[in-house]
Amino acid sequence: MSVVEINFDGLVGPSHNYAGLSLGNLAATKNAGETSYPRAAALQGLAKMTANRGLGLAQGFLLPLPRPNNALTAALAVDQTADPALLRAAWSASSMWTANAATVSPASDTTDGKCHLTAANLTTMLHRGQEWPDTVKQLRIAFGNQNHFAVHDAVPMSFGDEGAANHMRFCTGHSSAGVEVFVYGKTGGKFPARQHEQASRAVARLNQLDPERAVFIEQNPDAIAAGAFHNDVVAVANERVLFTHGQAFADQQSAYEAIRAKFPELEIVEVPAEAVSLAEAISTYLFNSQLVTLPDGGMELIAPEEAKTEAVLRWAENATGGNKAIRAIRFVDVRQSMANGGGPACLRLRVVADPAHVDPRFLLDDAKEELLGNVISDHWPEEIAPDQVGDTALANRIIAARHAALTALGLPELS
Ligand code: SUG
Repeated sequence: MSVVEINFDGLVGPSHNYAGLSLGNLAATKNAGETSYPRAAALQGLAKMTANRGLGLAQGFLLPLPRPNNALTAALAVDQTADPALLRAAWSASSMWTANAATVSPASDTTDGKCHLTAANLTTMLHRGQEWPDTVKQLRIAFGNQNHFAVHDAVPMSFGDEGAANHMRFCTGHSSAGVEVFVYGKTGGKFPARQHEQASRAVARLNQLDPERAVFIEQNPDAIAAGAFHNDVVAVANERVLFTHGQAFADQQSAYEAIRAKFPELEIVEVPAEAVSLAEAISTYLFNSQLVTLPDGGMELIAPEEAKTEAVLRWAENATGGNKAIRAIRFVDVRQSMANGGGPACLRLRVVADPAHVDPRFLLDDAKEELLGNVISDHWPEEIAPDQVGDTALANRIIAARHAALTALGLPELS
């Protein structure tokens, strides 16, 4: 048995567009109404997966959900008089950000020794709240081996849950028992707090975590107000390392103590506001990087190109290197996703498991890399201008593109 961390990236869907649907997500708001490039977006995402595979990391993927979602427009009786945002929601390709698909607790952390996945209800935003039933359907196929996985429906809509984006796991090695940290927000600020404490607590129970090995921490309300709509915009964990901005949590020192009390091996790499301001952390998405352990045991940061700023590079010069917790930073181009507020870490769901127990159709290999590249190049629309959302011919093209991918991968169950 070889239990490893597998990153399941969301394949960027053919309806990818900039609709400005996420209040509190500054990049998405700023780019509302821009022309999008779905083909380039999906190829950028695939190139990231390919590069990570090249580093020796296990790589999986999840397929785009069916769009446009005609059931949603019907349920809302969307017609010419309706707010255009409702139609745009039904066209959203937001399921690409699989860090919001579910919260995952590996087998070594759970009472029944199975890897548990609880789908996120994403209820705060209409375009995201429509995702979870189709996400669950897909997770139940990819992780259908019930000897090893348990997939739960989302928690009731009263409590917003945004999945792994507000969840961090600490461990000495991926396959050993971990301490899981849930970060929630409190309502009442300038922007919505999308993760409710009661949702986090329910997910921890559903995932059968030992209460002694779960920690609940409040996100800094100032970070949410500054545009950190998910905790993974200001902090990321890997094994024993917490890479965080100095203003990520409501009470930074108490947060460190609470984690350390249950995970004494904790190593904190804090970027102070004096080195990189909260505003720059959010505009660069430095913390929305993938912090990964390479096969030789070294840890590296897969960061977005946008993080290559003077302040970040100055900080990195002293704080990263061969003898440091983070050995190096690699920059990747995921600009199309970034323009909607989704960095390298948003695009992936981490699952610690034996790849042999996962449905192989969701695992990337050379053949599927080529196949996906071809399907995207042949079928994904090159661009979508804002006034094309709602166009019948484009809708048909988007539906056909997704079907081409499902056919090529042999996944008729998702049709
Ligand atoms: O939920 N953007 C996504 C970005 C999700 C990022 N995920 C993590 N941080 N893990 C969101 O705000 C914008 C879509 C639009 O406006 O067209 C959007 O949904």
